[in-house]
Amino acid sequence: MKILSSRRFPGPSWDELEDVEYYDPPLRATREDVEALAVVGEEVGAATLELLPSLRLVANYGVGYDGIDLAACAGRGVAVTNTPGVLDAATADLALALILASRRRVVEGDAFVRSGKWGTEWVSGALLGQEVSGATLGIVGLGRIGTAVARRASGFEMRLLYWKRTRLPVEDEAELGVEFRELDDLLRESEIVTVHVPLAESTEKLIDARRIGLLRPGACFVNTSRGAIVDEPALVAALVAGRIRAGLDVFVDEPDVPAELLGLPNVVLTPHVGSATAETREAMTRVLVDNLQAAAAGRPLPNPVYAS
Ligand code: 8YV
Repeated sequence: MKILSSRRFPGPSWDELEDVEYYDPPLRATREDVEALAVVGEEVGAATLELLPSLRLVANYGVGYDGIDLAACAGRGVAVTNTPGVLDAATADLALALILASRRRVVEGDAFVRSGKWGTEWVSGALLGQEVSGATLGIVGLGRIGTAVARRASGFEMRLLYWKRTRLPVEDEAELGVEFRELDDLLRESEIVTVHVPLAESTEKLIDARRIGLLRPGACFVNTSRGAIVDEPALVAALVAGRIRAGLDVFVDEPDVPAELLGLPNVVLTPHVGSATAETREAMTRVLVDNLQAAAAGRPLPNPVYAS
């Protein structure tokens, strides 16, 4: 099976594939021979599919597949797979890192030490932060990653609220120690909000300007999912006004970050690194390769995704 890949993926399992050719997206010329496409974040729509008449599989490196037009793929009988599960821990860890960094002003503290401004033996007003332990955390989306965040946050004795399209059975809520809230109520009640929903038509700007307005003054907003889930200009305005704090790993138009954010002390910025540990990235390659090998052998795909 001829595989066209936008890059070499990390880890030894990638070398198990026999017939890989690399390309520089976007694809411009017709390739009659290509049966599988391996991508990471690249857009795959009707125009790309048109150039690949023999395509059977689009294998996405990542759990989120919002760049792939699932309906166009389905219309041509092209399967789509992703790499769920293996990146839950790393992404949840980063959400906690952003919560801690933002509430405890870690990045500002680092800059303070480096600047040589640490003039007295103890720091008072300027770098006082907000508690993480015991705070109320609102988790928007309680799938695999949201659940991994809840388990970590209970170690900080946080009060855990969640919103999900379909509420969990009460026994699962009790086991995880989470309380359901409607989304607006969660935003009003939480001191920290962390977002873990996939980007789809139904979740684009889920956190719109009105909902950003519901956040408590001083609340901390963390996003490690997709930038487009939030009304980014409204979020930027709330940060510029100093009304809230944030930890942001994702943006609407990556790698462009709204310029207003760059000088703000109340936002911690990371470059979409939720899954970026050596171990997790290798594990993602393993899952990607498993799906490509299954397609090559005509076996059922381990991680198919479908249009909802
Ligand atoms: C990145 C992610 O896509 O899995 C996802 O949906 O956002 C990340 O894992 C991937 O790591 C490539 O940057």
